[in-house]
Amino acid sequence: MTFSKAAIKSLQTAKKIAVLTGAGISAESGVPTFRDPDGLWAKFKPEELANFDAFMSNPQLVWEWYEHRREIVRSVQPNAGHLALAQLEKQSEQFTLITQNVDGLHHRAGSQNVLELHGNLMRSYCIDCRQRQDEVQLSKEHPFPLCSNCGGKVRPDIVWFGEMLPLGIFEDAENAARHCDLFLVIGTSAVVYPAAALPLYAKKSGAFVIEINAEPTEISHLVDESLLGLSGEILPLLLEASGF
Ligand code: BV8
Ligand code: ZN
Repeated sequence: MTFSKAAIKSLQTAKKIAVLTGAGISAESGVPTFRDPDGLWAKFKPEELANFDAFMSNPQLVWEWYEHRREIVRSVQPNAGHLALAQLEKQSEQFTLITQNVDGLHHRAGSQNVLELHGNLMRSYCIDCRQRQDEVQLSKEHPFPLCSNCGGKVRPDIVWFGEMLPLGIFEDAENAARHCDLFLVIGTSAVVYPAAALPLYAKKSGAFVIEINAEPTEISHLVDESLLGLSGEILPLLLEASGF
């Protein structure tokens, strides 16, 4: 795969790099995406599983779905795309990794400055006292977890549709997007807001924006460079071509 001089130059000269990732970067690790033909939304209805009302009306079903996804994530490893971003961070002056993913694979790959916009599958909290309750054990007797502090219902620490993103996290992400000179957007269909606005903020603030995705997306028309293919293959090649 060859890269344009402009893309290579942007990697070589960038002082501040911001990256937005979506489910596509974890696909090669074996984590299902959402909107691909074999993705989660092809098998499950988000309105039945990924929102607060669904949780309150059937916490057992919602927990079974999230436990299924937790088991997948426990069984997989970060892939070459995650590792390439961790390497890039080590060799960059200022680097912010903004992820929509909830699988924790960027942390496991060694990335340090990670902003999790939509939460994390391995974290949970009580809806009444809001205390963290990460040791969730599901069993026949306890089909969904109750808070050890107050007995309230415990939910996954995931941002559902219609819910605010974690306080301060999106503000930090927006700040990074508006002040970077290189913005990479990787493995996202760019349809979920406010995350999908970040590449536009970067572009409007003068950053060079490179998209790496298996197929064209809603934002392909606005980026400076759209690299079509698998992030686990393209990212290591792009870093190598740029001398990292
Ligand atoms: C909020 C949780 C504000 C479940 C998720 C109308 C218009 C615009 C916006 C809205 C609207 N109506 C409502 C909204 C807001 C809504 C929204 O954006 N809806 C969209 C869908 C229309 N957003 C919200 O509700 C957000 N909250 O706005 O609150 C507010 C204000 C006031 C008061 C209250 C609230 C909350 C967002 C919800 C985030 N949670 N799901 C769960 O995860 O369990 S969204 C879900 O989609 C995931 O979290 C995921 O992170 C997100 C984005 O998906 P992607 O990561 O992009 O994955 P996808 O499968 O779509 O794409 C993968 C891509 O990778 C594909 O393009 C594929 O080609 C590519 N790919 C595949 N393999 C590879 C690859 N690329 C490279 N290499 C590969 N190997
Ligand atoms: Zn509680």
